This record gives sequence, structure tokens and C-alpha cells, in this order.
Amino acid sequence: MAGRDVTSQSNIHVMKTEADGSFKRKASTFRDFIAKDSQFTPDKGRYHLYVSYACPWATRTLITRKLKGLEDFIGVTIVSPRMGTDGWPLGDVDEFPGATPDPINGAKHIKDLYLRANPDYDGRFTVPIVWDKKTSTIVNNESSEIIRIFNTAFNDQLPAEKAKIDIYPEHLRAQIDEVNDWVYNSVNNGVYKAGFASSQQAYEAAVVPLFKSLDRLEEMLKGKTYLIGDTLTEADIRLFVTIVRFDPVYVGHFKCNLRTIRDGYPALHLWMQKLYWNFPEFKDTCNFDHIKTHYYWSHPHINPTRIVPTGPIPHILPL
Ligand SMILES: N[C@@H](CCC(=O)N[C@@H](CS)C(=O)NCC(=O)O)C(=O)O
Repeated sequence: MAGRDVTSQSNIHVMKTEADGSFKRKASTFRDFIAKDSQFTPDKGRYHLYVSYACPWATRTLITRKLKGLEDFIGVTIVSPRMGTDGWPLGDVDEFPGATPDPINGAKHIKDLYLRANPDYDGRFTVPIVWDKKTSTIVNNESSEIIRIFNTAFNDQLPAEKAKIDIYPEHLRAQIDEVNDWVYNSVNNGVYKAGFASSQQAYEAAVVPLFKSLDRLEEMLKGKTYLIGDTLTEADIRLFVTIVRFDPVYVGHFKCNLRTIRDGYPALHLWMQKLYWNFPEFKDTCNFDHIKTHYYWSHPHINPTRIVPTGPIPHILPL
């Protein structure tokens, strides 16, 4: 298909920062929900998830899918971690251990799916994506919403012990929303603001609040297993995916090096280790080979040699 030139949307090497050198993340555009009595009904096998193991936003959805026991309901395709000029390639275009081809659309790159869903799409070709096989479109490409869909949409069809798992319980919602808000701005997106900054000032404006928030999280997690209340919530999932990438990637590649998690934040570190080692949902969806290769390979404007550092050894310390 000889389509229009979408290189400026797919090639992260030419991605422009703002005039002051700061990185501003664009809002996601496909924002539908899966729900009874809607266009997208919760049918087993109807939806497919496209993700990268490298991407923290996408990994939120993988963790939640597993936690809720949705593996038989929603299939998964894993992209190659080497995001090039055409964006994310599928596993047959770039054979990387763990990456898979697209069994639904035969897409070669994630951009093919976006352009199939909307030929005029003018945003970035990001993962995660929830794809609807019935109407051949993207239902949702915003991870914070996808995990809420997974939390409830299929409950009627799940065994009781999975249906009752609730990562956004009513009585904790206000606290979760409040924490999500500053954690998103200064931590989840904060590492990207520091790493993608193209001026000293923009970098410092991101890295200082990032470590202030880590200090605040350290205080919150002293003597606690979970971030909010005494139950696992989406706030833990959303924070975990950033913290587990911190020492292996963000300290070096994104210059977030005021402290490491393992040496500077004992409570935060223990919280992360417990989630990783005690829950297969966290451990089995964490692939350090994809994570490290992705960042160090895919951003040649930051790391032109594409050398992937060997450490830290181990990537995550045992409990
Ligand atoms: N708001 C989105 C952000 C997703 C996102 O930015 N994903 C990155 C990977 S970590 C991506 O696919 N980037 C490709 C690009 O910008 O070209 C979400 O949370 O789902």
C-alpha cells in the first residue's frame, strides 16, 4: 500500500522537543471502553493486546491481564524491542528472542495497525494497543484505561477468585487517584522528561522533582507491603513498572543518577523486590533483555553507539 509518508510519526530519532528543550507526552487518542451494552462487548477471544516487554506503560496491561486471569480471553503479541525508523517492528520483521509475529492482521509494524484503524491517524504509533478483531479497529491505546477495563469488563465470565480481584477498589479510589497524579507527572513520565530533555534546564526541571517524589514514596513505603492501604492496587502496578527499570536503564540512559533504588531507597527497593519475587504476574512479565535493549538501542540521539551496558549485576537483587 503506497500510503502517505508517516516517518515523522514513527521515527523517534527525529522527535522534536518543545522550544525550551522539554518533552511533552501527547494524549492517547483511542479511548473506547469494553462494556456490556456498548459497541465493544466483553466477548472471550474478541480482543488482542499488542505490547512491548520493554515499555513500562504496556507492561502495566500485561501484569493486569495475568492478575485477572485473562490469558484465555485476550491474546498477546510482543513486538521486538528494537524500535527503528518505522517504529515498533513485529517479531517476524525483526527476529528477537521473545518477540512474536502478528497472528491477527499480519502487521509488520505497529504503525500498520494504527493506519488500518484510521488512515488519517496523525499521532505516535505507541503500545499498548487493545485491538478489536470483530470491527478491525483499536479500542484503546491508553494503558491507564486498559488496566481499568481489564479490572472489571470480564468479571461476569471469570471464576470467582479472579473476578473478586479489584485493583481499583471503591473505598481507595480517591487516594489512588491522588497518588497516581503526582507519580505519573514526576516519576512515570518524569524519567522520560529527564531522558528526552534537550536542554540542561529542562533536564534539571525534571530530575529534581523526580527524586523529590522518590523521597516521598520512600517515606510512604516504610514498613508497608503496598503503596495504598493493605492491598495490591493499580497504584502499585503503575509505580512498579518504572521502579524496576530504574537501576538497569533510567540511572544511566536517562541520566536519573542522583541515587539508585538499590542503594538510595531501602523501603522502595524492598517493596519492588517483594512484588517481583512473590508475584509471577510481576516477574513473568518483566524481561530485562527487552527492556535494556530497547532503550539503549532505540534512542541513538541519546546513545549513538547503541552499546547496551552489562550491569547492574544482577538486574534485580534477590530478597
Ligand atoms: N499514554 C500511553 C503511552 C504509551 C507510550 O508512550 N508507549 C511508548 C513506549 S514506552 C511508545 O510506544 N512509543 C513509540 C513512539 O512514541 O514512537 C499509555 O500509557 O498507554
